[in-house]
Order: sequence, then C-alpha cells, then structure tokens
Amino acid sequence: MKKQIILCGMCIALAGMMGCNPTSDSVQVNHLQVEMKNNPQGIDVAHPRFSWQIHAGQPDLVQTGYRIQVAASADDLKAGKNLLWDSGDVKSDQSLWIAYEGEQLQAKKPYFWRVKVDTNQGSGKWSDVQTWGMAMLDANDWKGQWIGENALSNPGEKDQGDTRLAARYLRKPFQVSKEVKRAVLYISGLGSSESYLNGKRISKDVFAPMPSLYTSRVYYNVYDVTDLLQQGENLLGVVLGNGRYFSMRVPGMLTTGLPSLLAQLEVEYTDGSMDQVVSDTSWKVTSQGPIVANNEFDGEEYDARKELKGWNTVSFDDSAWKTADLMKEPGGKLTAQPNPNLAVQDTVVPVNVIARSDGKFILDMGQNMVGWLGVKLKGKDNQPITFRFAEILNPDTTLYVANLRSAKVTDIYTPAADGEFSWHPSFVYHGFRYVEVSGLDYQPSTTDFAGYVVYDAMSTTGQFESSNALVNQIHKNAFWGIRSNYRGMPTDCPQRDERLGWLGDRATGASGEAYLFNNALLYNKWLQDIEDSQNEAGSISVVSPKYWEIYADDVTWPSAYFYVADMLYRQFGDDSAIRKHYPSMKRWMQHMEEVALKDGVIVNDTYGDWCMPPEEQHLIHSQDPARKTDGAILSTTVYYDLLNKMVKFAELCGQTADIPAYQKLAAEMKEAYNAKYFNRETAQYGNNTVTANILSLRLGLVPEGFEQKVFDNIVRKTEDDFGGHVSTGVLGIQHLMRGLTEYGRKDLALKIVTNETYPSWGYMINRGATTIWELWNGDTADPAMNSANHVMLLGDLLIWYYEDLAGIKCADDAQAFKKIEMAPVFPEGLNHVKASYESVYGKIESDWTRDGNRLDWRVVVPGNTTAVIRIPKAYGVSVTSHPGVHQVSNTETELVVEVGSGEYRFTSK
Ligand code: RAM
Repeated sequence: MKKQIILCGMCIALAGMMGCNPTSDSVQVNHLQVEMKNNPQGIDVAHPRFSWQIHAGQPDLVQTGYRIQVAASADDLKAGKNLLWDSGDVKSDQSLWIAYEGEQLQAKKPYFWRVKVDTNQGSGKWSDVQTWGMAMLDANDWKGQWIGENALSNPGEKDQGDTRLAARYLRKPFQVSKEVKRAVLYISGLGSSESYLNGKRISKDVFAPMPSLYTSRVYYNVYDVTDLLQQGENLLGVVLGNGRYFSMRVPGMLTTGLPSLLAQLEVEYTDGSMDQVVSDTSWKVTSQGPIVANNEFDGEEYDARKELKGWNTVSFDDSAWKTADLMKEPGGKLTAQPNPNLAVQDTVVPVNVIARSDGKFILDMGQNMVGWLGVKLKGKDNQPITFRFAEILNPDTTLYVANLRSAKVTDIYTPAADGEFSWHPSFVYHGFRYVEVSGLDYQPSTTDFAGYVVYDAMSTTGQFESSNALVNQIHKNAFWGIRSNYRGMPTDCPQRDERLGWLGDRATGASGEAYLFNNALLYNKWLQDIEDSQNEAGSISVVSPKYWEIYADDVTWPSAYFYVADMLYRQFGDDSAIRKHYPSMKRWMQHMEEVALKDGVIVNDTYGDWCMPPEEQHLIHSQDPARKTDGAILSTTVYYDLLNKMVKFAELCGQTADIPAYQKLAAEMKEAYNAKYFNRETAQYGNNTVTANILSLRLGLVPEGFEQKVFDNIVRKTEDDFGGHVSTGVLGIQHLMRGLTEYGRKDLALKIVTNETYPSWGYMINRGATTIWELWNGDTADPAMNSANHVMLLGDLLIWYYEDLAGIKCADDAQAFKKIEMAPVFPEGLNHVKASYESVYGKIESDWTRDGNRLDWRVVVPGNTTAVIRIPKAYGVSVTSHPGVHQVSNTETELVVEVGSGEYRFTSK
C-alpha cells in the first residue's frame, strides 16, 4: 500500500509518493467507454460519445486537454492514417460524453478509437486501442423475416387465461468456405431467447432481448461471433421462450404474439466478399423439445425425455422438424438494444434443507433472491421432481404462497432415466427464499443446489458500512431488493402475478439505487419504454412498458419520467435522456394542465401516499382520514416541482421560449396552493400529515418565513403521534430522511432508521426480511398485496446513506461528481461510516471514525474532479497548505477544505 505521510502532528496526511516528479508515465487513462459500454457492438447513434477516467500517482490531477482518433481499422489507427476523425488537441477538462464528430459512420461497421490526454502532471500516452461496432441503421438493412411456429400444437397449450406454451427450437445450417474476417449476428428472439453457434452459447446473456412495448419498439442484440465459426458446415440454433411477448395472463396483460425470431448473421470474408444467413422459411422449427412449458408467473416444465440431443450442432437430423412458419411482424421499430441483457450475476449457497414428514424437502437459500434454482440431483426415470418457490415459510414449514396470488411459481423436471442430472430453467425466474422439492426419494444436501442470481448485467458501484449493524443490514436488504427487481425494466416485485414497471416506485428510488448499481443504461432504456407507452393525448401509462395500460392521469407516478431523466444527468452526466424526452415531457405537462388543473392546483390523484403505515395491522391501506394526505396536495406539490424541472430542462435543451410559461404557472400554482391548503396560523398543510408538510417544504412551496414552523409540525407529528416512527407512504418517504436532516433533526432521521418497532425497516428485518417489504405491516396485512421484495419504501434512504452519512454527494452546481460535496452530518450514535462510490470519474471514498470529539476521516477524490470537504469545527482539525489542497477557509461552524484529486486524511489534533 501507499505510504502515508502525516503532516503537522496529525493535521492532514496525504497518501502518495511525495517528492517524485510527475512523469507522463504516471498519467493513466482507463475505463474507456463508448456510450458507457466497454467495446460495445450494436451502437445505433450517429455521434457515439466517448468517456474515460484518468489516474496518476500524484494528487490534484486535472485533465487540460485530449485528443481522440478514430479509424476503420486498428492498424490504421495505430499508424495514425486514414483517420475518420482526429479531434486534434482540444484544450478541455471534459473526459465524459464527448461526441464523435468525424466522417459519417456506416451501418454494421466496426470502428477503432484511442485517446491521449494532457494533464497538469504531463501528458499520457495513447490509450490502448478500443473498438465499437455500429448497428443496423436502417430498416432496409434487415433481410431476415420473422419466423417461428405459428400454432398451439402441443397438448394443454393455451393463449388465454393462464397461458401455456412450449419453447420453440429453431435451427439453420450454413456453409463457411473461405477465411472469415468478421462475423456478426443481429438477433431478436421474442419474447426471450438463447442462441447457439455450433452448439456453443453465443453469450452469457439470458432472457434476451429486453422487454418492450413490441408494437412500438423491438430490441435486437448484436454479437461478434467470429470466433464461434468453423470452416465447412455450421449451425445456428435459437430457442425461443415466451417472455412478455406471449404474455402470462390473457386477458389482463398485453400480449403480442407467439414467439418469433428475426436473425441475420453476416459473415465477412478476408477476400472482401460476404454471406448473409437470415431467418426465413429455410429454417426448421419444432416445439417438441424438452421445455414443454414456460411462463414467467407459473414456472418452467422440462421433460428430459424429450431432449433433442445435439439439436444445435451440425450433425443433428432435423427431418422430423417442420419448416419454420412466417410470423406476423411485431410492428415496433427495430432498435439496437441500448442496455445490457440479464445475466447470472451471483450465486447463493443454500443454508439448510429441511426434511418434512410428507416426504418433501424445504430448501432455505438464507436470502430472498431472484433468479434460478440450479440443481444437481439423482432422479428416477419418468418420476417428475417438482420445485415450488416462495418468499416465506409458514410455522409448520409449508410454503406461504398466499402473497403470490395466481402465480404458480412451480418448475417441474422429468428425468429421462435413473441417475444424476443437472438443470436450471431458462425462460422463467422466481423471487424466493424457500423451495419445496418433491419427487425425490432421498434426502438431498445443500450442496446439491445453487441459487443463480439473475438480473441486468451492471456493476455494483457502492459499498457502505457503519458502526450500526441495523443500518448495515438495511443497506444489505436494499441491495438485494434492488437487484431482485432489475429485469430489463425496473419491476415492482419479482414473485407474484404482477412484475411490472410501475413508475411511482422509482421516482426518487432510482437516484438512491444509482449509488449501489450502475443503472444508467437500464433507466435510460426504461424512459424509452415510458415514452413508447405514452398515448396520443400525452397521457403516461403508470405501468411502462404498458403490459397493464393505466392512463390514470395522476402526477406522482408519471413524475418518475422526469426524475429519472434528471438523475441520469446529475449522477452520470448524461443529458441525452432530457434532450430526447423533452418534447414528450412537455406534451404530458400540457395534457395535465388540460385535464387536471382546477382553480390553480392539480386535482387528479390516484394512489395517494401509497402504503403509508395503516392504523390497524391487518389493513393494506389506511382508512383513517387523519392519516391520509389529500390527493391534490400530492399532485400539486409534485407538479410544481416538475414545472421547475422543466425550466431547467428547457434551458439545457435550448428551449428557452418555453421557460416563461412554466415559471408563470409555477408562481400562480404556489399562490393558489397556499391559499387553499396552507393554514398560516398553525403552519400546517391540509390535515397536517408529515407527507403534506414535507412535500410542501422540500419542493419549495412554503411561503418564506414559515419553513421552520412547517418543519416543527413534521417533527411534532412524527414524535408525538407516531412515537418517532415513519408515518409516510411512498411519497412522503422520498423526502423524509433528507428533509429531517436538512432542517437540523438528523437525530430523528437516525432514530427512524434504527427503529425496530413497527413501522420501520428494522421491524421488517426483525421479522426475517432479507429484502424490503411492500408494506410496513407486510407480516400481518392481507396477502393480496404484501410482496416481501419491493423497493419503493426505501424512499430517499440510500441517498441519505451516501450523501448525508458518508458525505459522497455531487455538488448542486455540478454533474456526475465533477465537483464533490463532502459534508457528512456525523449524527450522534453513529461513530463510524466507511463508504465508497464508483462514480463515472472514478472511485470516491469516505471513511470516518469518531471517538467523542476526536475525528479521523479519510477521503479519496478521483482524478479530474475536485471536492469541497466540510469538517465541523468541534473536531479540532486543522489543515496547512499541502499538495492537492487548493484552499482552506472557515465558516462559523466548519472548516472548509477545497481539494483536487488524491487521498487525504483529516484527524483531530
Ligand atoms: C402495486 C404495485 C406497485 C404500486 C402500485 C400502485 O400493485 O406493486 O408497487 O406502484 O400498486
């Protein structure tokens, strides 16, 4: 590890190699990305954007310039000739989202790029050569046809009710007789597919492609498969599952059609010629394979007796298969999928197997998780083994399935012979902690099973631990809950017959989640789902993609469209979503004005302060008018905030002509709202719920001078009426932790987090929760709506963990942590926090320990960023001039240290 040099008796220490002269060798550029992906295939934007990170051995590293070069071959690039773009030396500290400005990029072609940076510590060398591949840019580039099996041809299959359908297996042999330069597969297997070349999986992706509103948009994936080809005969094989294309419940959910495949393999030879292998009626298909049923709600049935040994290799005899049918086109625009597919991202080892007296076994994964159960068991010929999944176990060790509603969540494997087999499903996933295994005639052990955790391929960006075990456990539950509900869209829950992209659940949550996961590409994609699901009138479906079409015309759920776009800009520096969606956002704002603006306020509201803790434990929703917040308060405060967001967005998009109208409406609305809902005598909004007051306060509607009084009401209500407990549902909670802290009651915020009695996150954990529940009273409420794996009640908790407890926050006047505001609130009762966040500039760390009045705080600031570090004076830290330290100043209460990149340590004298 690096040497630490302690200066002036523990005032400040700087880790690094002090005293060496910077050389250009020490300047490193890495983490090179195109559209935030590493060497991606299938880029379909005309001006892809480049990003990188810079590092050096010395503190205070700033980029002063860059030069990017792009060529059509790696050799040209390295030789610096035939360049399609040479940015030249650009004097700039920009290292994120720099758009390509060279010659027009061609569909399907690969490109190569590199970058060289200048810094205040010297210039770096050219980076390693990076690449990206362009997607099809025109619908006419597609030569394939949609194919599949256009019939329900197996016993029991149905496209109505709880639908049932076998997987489709498709295969196509083709010849390769010349030396291959590059082979690329463009493929969309709806709803879900697994693809093989010569028997090998073409990628680790599962459930590909990602779900969409298929009539508006169909995603396809692009894979470089050069290495999988062989000389002579080759075989491309694809299995199709139902996914969301052939829906689980009909009617009730949107369904589009029978599974269908569009594929185009382009093989480029070294002699310049090319072959295309496209999906058409020369392919063969069967639905007589081993996956006899797959339904995301109900489970997968696998009959090993029907295995098609070697079906995805050249030698298989497909004479019993049918000619592929041409299928009805889904209708949506073919679009290169911008976000990664799902993949197996982690493995859980079960903790226990319980043998029940009825011969069944109960497997305990020790963690509520989402994905597959992988098994290695001994079976008997023709004797099905059944796996049923649940989140909760009844006291008598039977599965608690009431909260799964109609979802059967059952996988069945039928062995073809006596003996050992290994298996996991392909086209279904389950949300479960417990599995009931029946049909075995021996006691299995935990090592016979593995829990494969399946979610969108993305990196984990945040680590958080503190001196409080419950605070840490809540973070862990949140981590599991979030990854459980990333399924190519953010879902509400992973286990019951719902699993939908409900907007309201993510309005603020998405920002907190962004500290734990690099969710930028997923959320960017979801905004497109929301736009695709918007109707002609401008109404937003509060479930998007609209597998349930709900044009409720309320405000609080659609607000996620705006908040998530804003989050992508703030957290990742990506303004493209705001720019792209601005017209649709504007349309919705206008539409709401038309349908819901009455006497200056917005009156429509559907869900209220959803899932606030009810007065009686068996209730799902409170019936007590004193606890419920007036819907118009919810929608008006949030709409008002969106008007302000639109001002900011309009500025960013250069739509400044729109600004005055938004500002005018906002001013009028604030006035009308206060006239109607604010009691100046008591400083209360409406019936004085915490939610009514905190939304008004945090979203800027409180008349000047009344802020503290409104806040006092929030505190009184919380302490006197709720015993220091949370009293909000999913709306109030979005501002609760930050609001309490901002106005000086960080102690109450910490109390709410560390409560163990009802209602609290601690209450859930004490009752065995390993994720976050949908209801504060999820253990006692009606099972009709008590998922044990929702994320919406997290509100702004994770933001509070990282920003207020750890002090890892992007300054208000910056994006993407280019300028970091490090001001932990150091609440009494918490003596240690150690957190890190992998920002787009690099890793930010904050690790503080307090002992009485003594503080020891280590921070790491990544290259090309700066930080403002605020240390309460009470800790007696002083800082002298030091490399990396730009400025030291004092306020009445704080020592303010402005620094460049580097590692610093602040210790009490
Ligand atoms: C429930 C969902 C979701 C919520 C809606 C209003 O069915 O699970 O979490 O947003 O209702």
